[in-house]
Amino acid sequence: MVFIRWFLGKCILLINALTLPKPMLRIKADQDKVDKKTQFFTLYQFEACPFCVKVRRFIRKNSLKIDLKDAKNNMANKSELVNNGGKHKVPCLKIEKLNEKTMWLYESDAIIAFLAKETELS
Ligand SMILES: N[C@@H](CCC(=O)N[C@@H](CS)C(=O)NCC(=O)O)C(=O)O
Repeated sequence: MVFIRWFLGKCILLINALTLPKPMLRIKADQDKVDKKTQFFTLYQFEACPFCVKVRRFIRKNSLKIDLKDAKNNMANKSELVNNGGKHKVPCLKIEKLNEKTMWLYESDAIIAFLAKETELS
């Protein structure tokens, strides 16, 4: 079972590496605006988790700058996630905003929907 999980994880990483989406290009002023919106976002994730790969691909495709934290091997990151987010489940987006309570958003689809809305430039 451990081997099958390890093998599937490697397959996911290989397929991901071979099919990486091309990052979108924005004019500098727009990229600066987007960077400002994401500057206090952090994604807690596992390298080979398919749901995390899905979110990381969205981040890459949309040229978002978001810190990634490994919550599998790094015990400090894992504790931060469990103690503040409430569960050891990834992906989880930590959302810090000025003068607002920090939010911990679980579920890959919810994270992608949130990031799409948050970084939309009108
Ligand atoms: N429906 C969730 C599924 C997330 C999920 O199952 N994540 C797994 C890793 S792939 C997890 O965190 N498992 C907990 C653990 O391994 O401790 C999503 O789309 O984000």
